[in-house]
Amino acid sequence: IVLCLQLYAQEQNVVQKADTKWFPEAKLGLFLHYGLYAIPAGVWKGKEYKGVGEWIQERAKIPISEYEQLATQFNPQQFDANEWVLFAKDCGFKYIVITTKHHDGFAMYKSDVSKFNIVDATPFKRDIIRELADACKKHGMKLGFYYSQSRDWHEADAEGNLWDFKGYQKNFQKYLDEKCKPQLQELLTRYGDVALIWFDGGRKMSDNESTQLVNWVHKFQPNCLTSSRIGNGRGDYETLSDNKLPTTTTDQAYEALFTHNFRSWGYSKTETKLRTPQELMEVLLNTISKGANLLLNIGPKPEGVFQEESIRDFRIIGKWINANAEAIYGSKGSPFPEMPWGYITSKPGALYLHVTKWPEDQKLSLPLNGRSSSAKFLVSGKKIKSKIAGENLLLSLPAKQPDEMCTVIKVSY
Ligand code: H79
Repeated sequence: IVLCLQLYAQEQNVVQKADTKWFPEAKLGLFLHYGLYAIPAGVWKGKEYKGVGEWIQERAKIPISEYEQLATQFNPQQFDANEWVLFAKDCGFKYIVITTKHHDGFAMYKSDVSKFNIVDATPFKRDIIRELADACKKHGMKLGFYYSQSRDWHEADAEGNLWDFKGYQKNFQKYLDEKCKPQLQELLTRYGDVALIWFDGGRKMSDNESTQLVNWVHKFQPNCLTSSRIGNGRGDYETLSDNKLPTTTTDQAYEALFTHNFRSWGYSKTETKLRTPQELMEVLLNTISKGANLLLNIGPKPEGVFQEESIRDFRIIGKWINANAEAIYGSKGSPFPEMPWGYITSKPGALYLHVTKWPEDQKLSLPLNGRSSSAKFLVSGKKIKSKIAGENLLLSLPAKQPDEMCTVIKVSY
């Protein structure tokens, strides 16, 4: 019966959906953009290409033969999968999404489909995805794979690269059949459970192409989520535009993505300005107060380590996240419009007030319809004086904010 239903679904162009339950509860994912582009890091032949470092091949119109030479220099001797995963875990991330193949077409794992991969083309010869998958399994971390499904500057038939293949008549389905689908199959059959496939933008795909790929993923792993950038309203969860906050609140699986340095996803020497821990906090709280997840990005360095500043700043917010975990994981968004003093998350019978701007008058009011309730500081458990004033619950706060980054008040009703 199951087989018949599956065949029927494929016939009808119906997309088989995955079970998304874990995803909206996870709240925080670590995005890792790692690839050959970490070596030039935004600088090619002495010229700076500011912004997206992982786009250097396209922006400098580097011929494939020249770009391939980067592989001979790729040797991240300091890479340690356990260290990466434990860092993510310490900082409160519940899933990791890593680039298995970005737009440059280079596979960060051992692929039998294309020799342009980390094992066959670099002196490093190790399968980073294998090592990460093993470490994630060991430490109870979910692992998802970014895979650029349409842009692949290494292939004539894929989207992009009009400098090597000028005037060439592309056969996109040939690329799908000969590289994209076989590589997805490798990723979905050789590395254990895959939490999600993070499809990215590029070619405007046909409905048939999107459906084909989503069903292809679910054929190997029915519970592997797919991101909405596959197009045509397909995909198991909605991922927003790069570096954009959610504008609406939803209970649906929904994800915002931000990079630490504002503009580049891959490691970049030109993008030195970083979001401060306070700014990262605002992005996180704003996102989860809308019910969405935050996928926060680091571009590891060519040697196989994260930038020191990212380690420092992520540890700062991670410490806060761990102390306030109850207000984050498994929470839903705010039932109210935006508040001047900060953000709200909710659980059944409780509201969590994330106060980032301590009210000068030490008063905080909440439109609770006169419902009786009690308030306390989440971390210390200390009670907060409150009274009902008409429709509102009125809290009297102490003069000094207990946690200057953000203080969480739990209101139970
Ligand atoms: O992987 C990261 C980006 O490389 C990828 N998505 C995130 C997660 C991405 N793919 N496409 N885009 C982002 C948007 C494309 C922007 C472009 Fe441009 C504007 C392409 C050409 C003009 C930026 C500016 C890149 C080159 C110039």
